[in-house]
Amino acid sequence: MGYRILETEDIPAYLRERGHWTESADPEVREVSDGNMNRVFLAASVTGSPSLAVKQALPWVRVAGPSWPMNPDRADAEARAYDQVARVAPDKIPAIHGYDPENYALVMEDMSDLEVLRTLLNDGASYGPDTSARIGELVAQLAFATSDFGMPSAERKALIAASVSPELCKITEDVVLSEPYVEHEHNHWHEELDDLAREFRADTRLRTEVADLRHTFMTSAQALLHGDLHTGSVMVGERQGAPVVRVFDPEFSFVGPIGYDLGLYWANTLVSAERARALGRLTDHADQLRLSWDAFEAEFRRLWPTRVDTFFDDAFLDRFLRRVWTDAIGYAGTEIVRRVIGFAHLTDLTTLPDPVPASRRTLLLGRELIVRREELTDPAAVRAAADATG
Ligand code: SR1
Ligand code: MG
Repeated sequence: MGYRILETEDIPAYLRERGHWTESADPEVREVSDGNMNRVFLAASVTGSPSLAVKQALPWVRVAGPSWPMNPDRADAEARAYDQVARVAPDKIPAIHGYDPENYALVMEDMSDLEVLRTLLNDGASYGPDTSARIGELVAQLAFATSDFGMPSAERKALIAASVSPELCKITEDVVLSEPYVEHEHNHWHEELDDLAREFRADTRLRTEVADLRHTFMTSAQALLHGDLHTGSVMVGERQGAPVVRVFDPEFSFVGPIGYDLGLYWANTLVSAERARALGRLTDHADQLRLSWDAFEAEFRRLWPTRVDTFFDDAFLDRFLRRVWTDAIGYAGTEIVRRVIGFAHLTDLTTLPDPVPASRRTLLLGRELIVRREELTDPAAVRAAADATG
């Protein structure tokens, strides 16, 4: 790959070249890479002007190294997604200062005054009243604007074509939507979960339901998605006394089923609830699915009268939202399962003193959500399923 892989010491000159740094003193730079895929640097001013974050896509999966090559043009997908979200929900993403497509690098607002939601929750915090509602609203705003309800048909076809992201979609089709249900070298799990991992691989009903969700993921071009909306892709905090929620890392973005974004978020809230339950500090965790769904539905319905194609009538809206709900429940199940027996596990569970009981409960809930998604028709039913699991 003929591009420049940035190291910590390159960042001051890089920011100057790109016109992002004009102070005479160089910034202090540190690498804060945390996710599975990319590198992130923070450049802090010694004189107090705003700091910047530089995120660069490597030509491989960061945590795996060169043995797992990955096209860095995923950064293009991320830049495109930020562009779309900025049109409808600029207050819910970081400010983007520029994208350098030659080096697959984004320069954006430094959000280190905020905290990653997963980190806060793992440390014992509650969600608070706003976070999940803002997430539900964001999903509705992005989904509506980039669906056939928010965009004329021809413009939508162009968006779908521009947003095709085969390699990143393939990661999801593999690590989320198939590998955990077959033997695969990526899979791993706690040895005391051997029986469940084996059971899941042998469960033909489960396999067919996951195949159904996988096919929907591959074919249902409903709207532009974030594509990886877990609690590690959300930062929260307070600025000027007001709560702030920022969603970041939309590199898995593509035009797909809206329920995938909701389902990913829900799965992560449900896992956070299992962690809190295991530690005896369950507070508002189990409410988050309802809060985000209610906000999603309310915002989608609020936008509905502005739809560009009124052949889609109100009765269709009810049917459409019902399908989004059911898909989301199924995808929540697949996200849970892959986070326990697939490639990328969650610190919510792995850092528990004894991860086994909560992991078992979580896995069983994941299966329930997948196979019973048509029966679980509202948040109360999901909550009852979560309480009954184990
Ligand atoms: C190889 S990537 C594994 C996971 O990391 C990303 O954050 C996505 O969740 C992906 O599925
Ligand atoms: Mg990420």
